[in-house]
Amino acid sequence: MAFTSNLPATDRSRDISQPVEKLAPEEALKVGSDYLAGGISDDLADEITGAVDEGNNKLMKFHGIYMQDDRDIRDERRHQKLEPAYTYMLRARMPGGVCTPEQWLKIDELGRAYGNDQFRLTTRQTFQFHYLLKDSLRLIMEGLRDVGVDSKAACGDVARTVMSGVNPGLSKLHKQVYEQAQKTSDHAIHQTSAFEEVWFNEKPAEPRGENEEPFYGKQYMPRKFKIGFAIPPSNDIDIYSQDLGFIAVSSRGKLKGFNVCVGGGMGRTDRAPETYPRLSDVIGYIEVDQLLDTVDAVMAVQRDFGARDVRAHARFKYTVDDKGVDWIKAAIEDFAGFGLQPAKPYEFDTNGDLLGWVTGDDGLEHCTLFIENGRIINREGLPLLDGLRAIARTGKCIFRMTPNQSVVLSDIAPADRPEIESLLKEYGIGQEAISSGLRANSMACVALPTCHLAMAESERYLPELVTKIEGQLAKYGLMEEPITIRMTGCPNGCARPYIAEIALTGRAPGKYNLYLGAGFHGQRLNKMLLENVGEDKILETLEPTFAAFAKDRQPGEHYGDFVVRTGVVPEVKEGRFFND
Ligand code: SRM
Ligand code: SF4
Repeated sequence: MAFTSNLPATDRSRDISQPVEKLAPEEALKVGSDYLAGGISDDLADEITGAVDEGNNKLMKFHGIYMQDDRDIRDERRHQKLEPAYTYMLRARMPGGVCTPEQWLKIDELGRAYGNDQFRLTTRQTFQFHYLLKDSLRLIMEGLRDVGVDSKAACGDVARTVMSGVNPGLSKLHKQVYEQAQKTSDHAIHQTSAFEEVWFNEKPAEPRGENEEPFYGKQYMPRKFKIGFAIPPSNDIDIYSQDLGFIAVSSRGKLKGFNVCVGGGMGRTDRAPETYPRLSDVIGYIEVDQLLDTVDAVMAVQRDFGARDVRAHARFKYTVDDKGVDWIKAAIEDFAGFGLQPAKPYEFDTNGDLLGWVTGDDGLEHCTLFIENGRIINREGLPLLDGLRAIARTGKCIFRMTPNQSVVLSDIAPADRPEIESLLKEYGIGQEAISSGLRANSMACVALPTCHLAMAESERYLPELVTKIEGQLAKYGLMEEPITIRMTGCPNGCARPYIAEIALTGRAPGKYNLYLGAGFHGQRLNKMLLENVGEDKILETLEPTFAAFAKDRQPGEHYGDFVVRTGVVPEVKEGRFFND
């Protein structure tokens, strides 16, 4: 299909030509923000309120910060006629989830000082602080800067933290791919000097002008844009959920290029069938040296053709469906100035983490720990915060945050392994925490009490529900069986629920939609079975599926495939979600 663009492919500084009044209000906000500075500094200086105004709150997302309020005490505060208990979430940018022990110690220190003695690992391989007060934000930014970490591009309408297959022990390609992910992150990040001005009071030498954002212009992307790199056979980063995904292709241990996937995304809204999760399409293959041009080209297509009038339609997945995959591919090739080659064969076998120790080809040791739902905190019997700090203090491993909210202690010299093992034992961290294959493959988003979009519990409830489901699995001899289960407090999909074999998305307190039947390695979306149901109904529905699975499964068959094959989930087509 011919690509017809009214834009010169080389003009990357152009602003979108439509008048901003016709666009979503966020577009005018971005244009009028002086490249994201807005009035954030004034709001930070205002001591009368713990809040910032709505526009500045939206702009602060581009700086990695969200204003929140503690929902557990929202009603009580309202009754007392007090303003909500405003706090802030700050998310850092950590391409590929790689964190040195020095950085870990700083994160630990800041979490103890300002973040309620905790921090949270996320589904995109980075960490967040919650419960921050407005007057601590600059201190945190400074603390992070001391160890070379920032929160640019962790949120907002830009290319977000770039993900990369996590475990160096699993593939010779890991280091090579990670380097490309890091390069991509540095390349795609926005440039504005507003970040340094707002947080470090560093005035730019020149007033911000037309060249401040050579790629993004004043309007940045229409919406968030997510990029990830997968290293087969592990699909730990859930490649098909990324706006732009790269699947590593190699020959004799050397990275040759990438299959390119476009148009993935999870978010949907209940009762809005025009919103839906979508798995990306593999559109071709590129050589390694074509990577950054391809990133530019794909992002330029979305920048210039993504919807800017209706925000709920602004993700790349909708542009891909509106224009058609062939048109999108031709547009990418036109911007890039080269054609994509046919995709190369590849195979995935899981989207989970391989827990426990592995030895890499280079003889280094790597240990993946299961961190239930990513919360790093001291709990009775499991002092995770203290234990991981003790390990970081040895300086003898790198911390790598996994796409499943866990952590790999990596690059450990064989002689240092006993010391790390003994610390894990001393603090009770490790495999003992994992009671079943279901728990090992479970993931829940943050939800209550900090997420203002949550309609139901998630992180605080999934562990308890898993224990109840384990009661059923034990009955049918399925405790060891790896089954993916993911829960979110709303349909936005932050734990990528629509590619879990069992998924629950929150509708109201104690009420969830139940989905079954996704592919074990994230290759097929699941299907909604029940809407707005409580725990009893969920357990009652699941039990017979486990009984049948134990009895009638084929050799090696995964639970998700079984429920589709046997008709528990009728009409699930390969790679498509068509519930609504
Ligand atoms: Fe998310 C919004 C938490 C990964 C789709 N997400 C939010 C906000 C910021 C709520 C808000 O807008 O006020 C949540 C903050 C809660 C809190 O208190 O911390 C939030 N999202 C998270 C995290 C922390 C979940 C977790 O438990 O780990 C993840 C942080 C990742 C990171 O480090 O960057 C997180 N969010 C995701 C993912 C998974 C992924 O990217 O691999 C998705 C689905 C993929 C996708 O984008 O399609 C995701 N989050 C959303 C959406 C729906 C977007 C859409 O296209 O409709 C929203 C709502 C929005 O943007 O308007 C959202
Ligand atoms: Fe919040 Fe919904 Fe994301 Fe969970 S899925 S963190 S409830 S936005």
